[in-house]
Amino acid sequence: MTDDIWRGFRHGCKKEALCLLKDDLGMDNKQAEACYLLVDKDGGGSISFEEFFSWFRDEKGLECVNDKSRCYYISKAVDEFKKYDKDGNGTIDKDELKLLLKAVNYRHDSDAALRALDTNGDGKISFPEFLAWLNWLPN
Ligand SMILES: [Ca+2]
Ligand SMILES: [Ca+2]
Repeated sequence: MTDDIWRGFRHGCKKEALCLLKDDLGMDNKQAEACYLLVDKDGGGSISFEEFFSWFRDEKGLECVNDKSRCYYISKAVDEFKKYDKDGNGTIDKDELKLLLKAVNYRHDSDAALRALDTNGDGKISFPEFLAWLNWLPN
């Protein structure tokens, strides 16, 4: 990892972050997208240089997309997540969650499900929260 990789990276620019992951780290679209969703922990759709950098330094992040079997599951999870994130804003809100629950034949209270999945309590489900729920979160 060299400083060159970070040149031109501006706060919150998703397109640039994805390009950087693909061009400089040789990831495919799906991997880059999974990375982005993992780094963007609160699902706000923007990540800072610091968030990005600390995630890479931690190395777990890279391991999880480099490992082929994990990568497969994470790609699947990205597909699922995007399927239910109807408005494409990077989080699954309560209405979107209802669709998901319906699809998996969950018949209980959607409020309770939201509370269970929404571990940081912001009322939305981010991709890492979704992964944790699937029990696919790399650790
Ligand atoms: Ca959404
Ligand atoms: Ca949340």
